[in-house]
Amino acid sequence: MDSTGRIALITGITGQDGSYLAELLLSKGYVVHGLKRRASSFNTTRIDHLYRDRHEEGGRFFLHYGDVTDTTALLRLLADIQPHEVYHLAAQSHVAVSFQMPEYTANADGIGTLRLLEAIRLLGAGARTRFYQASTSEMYGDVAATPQDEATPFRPRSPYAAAKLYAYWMTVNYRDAYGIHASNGILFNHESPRRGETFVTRKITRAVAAIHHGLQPCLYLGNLDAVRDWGHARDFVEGMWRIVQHSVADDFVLATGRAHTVRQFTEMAFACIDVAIAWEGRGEEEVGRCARTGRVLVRIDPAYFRPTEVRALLGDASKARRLLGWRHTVDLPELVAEMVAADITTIAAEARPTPVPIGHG
Ligand code: NDP
Ligand code: GDR
Repeated sequence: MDSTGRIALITGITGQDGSYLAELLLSKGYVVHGLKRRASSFNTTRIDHLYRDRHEEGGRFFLHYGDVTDTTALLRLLADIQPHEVYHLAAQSHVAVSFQMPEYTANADGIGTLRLLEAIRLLGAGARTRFYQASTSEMYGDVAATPQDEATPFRPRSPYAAAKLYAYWMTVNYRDAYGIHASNGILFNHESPRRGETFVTRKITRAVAAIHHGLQPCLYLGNLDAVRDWGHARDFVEGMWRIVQHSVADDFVLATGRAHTVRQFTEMAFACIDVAIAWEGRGEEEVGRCARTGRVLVRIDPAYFRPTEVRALLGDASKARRLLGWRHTVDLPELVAEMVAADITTIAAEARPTPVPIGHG
């Protein structure tokens, strides 16, 4: 399909997925508008390479201030832009943080979706504008059976997951009630060198890079036994686009179908700097040592355990494979290697006044 000149609005454009999706849509000829929120410092590092001076001719990338908790700003933006496609990615996306900010998370992640859907309806844009909701595997919570697919019941285990479940059902409801082409992508964890630094994968790859450079003594983690289905964000934004292009609005799981523990991810990341980890002890006393030198490189900090945990997520993306022709292209070892390599470069470049190498005072 020729997408040249089609207009897309991406909320959450400054985030991991928003940045990859903006690149993808621009490469397909779209005019891309992004919603960014006002911050006291720059929050556009992931998309700065896409920005062109507004005075240059032929720009197809535009940023607008707004917030998904601000109804009138959203209404005005949708009325001005008249997008063909809205990719709603903006959210307070950290599960652990949602236990500390449950009300804000409900407002941004739950009601935020309602605000956008209602704006599309109120503006009479339902026939023109397709809507994508960034739903999540977290909605499954602690279901006993894996893999999870579109028919698996939801049982959210965090304020984040409960807010996202509300948004999921509002998306289904606006599709059924008003005929809006509104779809849910139920995405399992996806990562990249652009992943936020407090999600476990990036936290690990940054720590491994810092340890490699002698800038950090050890890495503190929470639940090493959590199981996740980790893919590459670039693959997953391709899936988002395919979901929106599908003739019928529907709900799709995107996942790799492969499960690993946080412990395994940690081992794979250290292996990238030729360190084998030997685990010893149990529970909060467990440590991960360098098998060669015996130095402790991983410790447990109970602060990183959540009040309720989702133990195992593993997705079955057969429906997306069958109807959208989507499948992941990057497996976990490749993803981990890419992330560690990127962090080794980034951390080396980060200004550190007087780094003290480990073991030198
Ligand atoms: P990020 O945390 O990297 O990005 C979130 C984006 O939302 C940022 O651009 C952030 O802006 C923006 N945002 C947060 N709050 C608001 C607000 N009140 N108003 C406007 N913008 C806001 O998330 P990801 O890119 O990883 O994920 C994208 C979406 O997909 C999220 O909705 C997430 O919940 C969901 N999801 C993610 C998965 C994953 O594994 N990555 C899996 C399944 C779903 P700022 O830069 O200013 O903070
Ligand atoms: P998740 O991602 O909660 O799955 O949500 P995160 O990387 O935060 O946690 C994954 C698992 O690792 C365990 N864990 C730790 N997590 C963090 N952040 N820090 C630690 O130190 C640590 N130690 C162990 C967690 O307990 C958890 O089990 C992500 C987000 O992108 C959501 O927005 C998205 O919806 C889901 O993925 C699918």
